[in-house]
Amino acid sequence: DDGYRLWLKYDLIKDAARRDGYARSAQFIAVNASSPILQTAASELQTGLQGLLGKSIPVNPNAGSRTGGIILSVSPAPNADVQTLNNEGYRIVSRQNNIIVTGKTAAAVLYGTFALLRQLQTLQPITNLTLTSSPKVQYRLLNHWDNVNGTIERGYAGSSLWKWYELPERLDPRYRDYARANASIGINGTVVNNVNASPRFMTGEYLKKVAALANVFRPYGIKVYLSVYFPAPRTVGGLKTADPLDPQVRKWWADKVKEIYSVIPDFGGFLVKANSEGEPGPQDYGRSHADGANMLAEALAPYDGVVMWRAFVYKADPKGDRFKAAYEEFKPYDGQFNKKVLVQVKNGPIDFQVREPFHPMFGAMPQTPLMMEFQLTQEYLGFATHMVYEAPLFKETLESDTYAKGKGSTVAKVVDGSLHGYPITGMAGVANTGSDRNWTGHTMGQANWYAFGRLAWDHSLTSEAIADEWVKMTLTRDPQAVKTITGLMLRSREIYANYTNPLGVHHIMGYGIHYGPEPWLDKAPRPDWRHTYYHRADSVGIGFDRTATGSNALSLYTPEVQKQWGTMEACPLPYLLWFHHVPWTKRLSTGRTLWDEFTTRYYTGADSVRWMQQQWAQVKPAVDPEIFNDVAGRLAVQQKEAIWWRDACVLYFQQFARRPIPAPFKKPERTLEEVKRLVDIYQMR
Ligand code: BDP
Repeated sequence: DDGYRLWLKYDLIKDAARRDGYARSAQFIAVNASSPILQTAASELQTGLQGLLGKSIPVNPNAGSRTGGIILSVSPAPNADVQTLNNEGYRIVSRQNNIIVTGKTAAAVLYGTFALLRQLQTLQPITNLTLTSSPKVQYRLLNHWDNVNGTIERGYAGSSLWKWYELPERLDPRYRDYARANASIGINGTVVNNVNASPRFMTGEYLKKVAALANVFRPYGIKVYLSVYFPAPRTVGGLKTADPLDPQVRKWWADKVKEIYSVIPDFGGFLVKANSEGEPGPQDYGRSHADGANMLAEALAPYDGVVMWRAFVYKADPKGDRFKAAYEEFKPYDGQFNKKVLVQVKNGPIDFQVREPFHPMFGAMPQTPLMMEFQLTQEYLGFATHMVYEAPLFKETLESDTYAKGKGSTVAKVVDGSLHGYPITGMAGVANTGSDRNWTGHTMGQANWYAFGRLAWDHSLTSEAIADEWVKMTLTRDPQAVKTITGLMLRSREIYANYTNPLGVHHIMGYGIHYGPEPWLDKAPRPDWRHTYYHRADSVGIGFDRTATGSNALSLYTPEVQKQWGTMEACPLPYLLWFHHVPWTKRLSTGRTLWDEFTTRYYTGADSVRWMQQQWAQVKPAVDPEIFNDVAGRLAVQQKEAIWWRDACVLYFQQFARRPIPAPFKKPERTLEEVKRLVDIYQMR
């Protein structure tokens, strides 16, 4: 098994009795396939049942008087089945000895169909069913940081899936498989190009290519979106300016949008990175983020599309704290964005670190729909080499309480719109897919794509339930092996945090490449690209004081949150060094001093990778050999690199702490200088 089929494997269910039981409820599929999306639902169901039950199930236009089958039907009229559902929500009910999959739209029925298949894939009953589910957010998108030349910014699974040079004439069959996988987890949109956008995507030639992809994705309920290069009116349009308030510029965008819709009638909209990390934007013309976003929103006004304007901005300010930058730039514009604009905010204030406190904008922008941006690709989480199951990270942010409207004002409620009554809602995941045969490089990375889709649909699902589903659908249905693998997945992110960034230390990874340790980095073009800026280690202690005695970034949060993180004593250990400069000698709640706790975590974290290897070894009989070996090989690399991280960090920070490695741990066998050289090798410096 090369992993290509992801969680849509549909291997024959081995237990014949169970198979027969399912087959009795799936003797036919009835569908009035009036729309391409319904046709997709029927054919996916047929394919799935063929594999799982080993039988070809006939598809008919209607059930007639037959029973014992599955009926896929759209019920646009208000009736008891669909009235509590939103447009994409589904209901699966057993009635008169048939299973009815219904919803208000064809897309809803498609999602219900995949949910029904999931029941079989995870060996759940399908008799006496009542399954009802509506997505909690509307725009559930992947963001591809894919470039025109086929490279992927921060991609670790090969090159881009999109073969621009072949499009629109040749359609790689993989485009359809991509759409199937996404539809099966409820993803309904994809931004196909990098946020550091090429202006080419605004040319007629490229729009035709994008339209060809949109045609493949459409029957799966997936819309295409584009990242925008803000000065396109100049570079592509030949205008003298890209000033968003210039009438000619506005007209250019209005015409461009019209052109886009003429080739992609269901185009989703724009994603914009502007005035961020060197990307141009409205501020180049003395205008604001709101001016820029609103101009694009107005161009989209006659159509369905939306603007997703990213809040990932931070200026080089030697005295400032990057933590506060986005909040300070965006908060004053709350209420000033056009109603078609969503502001897309990363989960934390810095940049997809192993652990971040939730972004202070969540809860602080009641009049601006904020959408979540998570990163699936493991830029700071060990690329496609280290096993890190990200659902616990996503959940940690979503379940954080902003206290914006008192206790229970979670980030999830901000994002799903229920807290502030946002009229539009969304969640984006920066994709971890690429041309590698198994899509994500590390087979276990597939679980992060899967978990993102499931959580964008329903953020109340637990990390454990999602892991359990994914393992059963992807790796094995052997109960003991499922337990072992999910246990391993659930601990993996904490283990990674321990041997790389324990206690809330952050941004100490290899410069540029963002791989491996480089806490000693003290030279970079900008102060906030230096790692000493973040960890601030000195002879007294380590950590970034973000309380009133320091940068006071903590003041951006509500008083309740400030209280929770505000003192060294109260602050939970995972966030400690995010907010405090803690003396090496400070005794923590664990009974150890900071230095001892910090080093203990590096050692136990690295040791835990051995435990991961042992756990994985146990599931060998239950997992396909190709997948087993692939994961085992990556775990071996991870084990070696966990020790690299450990040695680099304890030796480097020991220079400041001037304390011994606590017993029973042994001091590293190599010197700091030796470890430092490893980074250069990885970076090919
Ligand atoms: C950082 C990445 C960089 C991206 C940037 C972004 O290192 O490659 O362009 O985020 O989100 O994490 O725009």
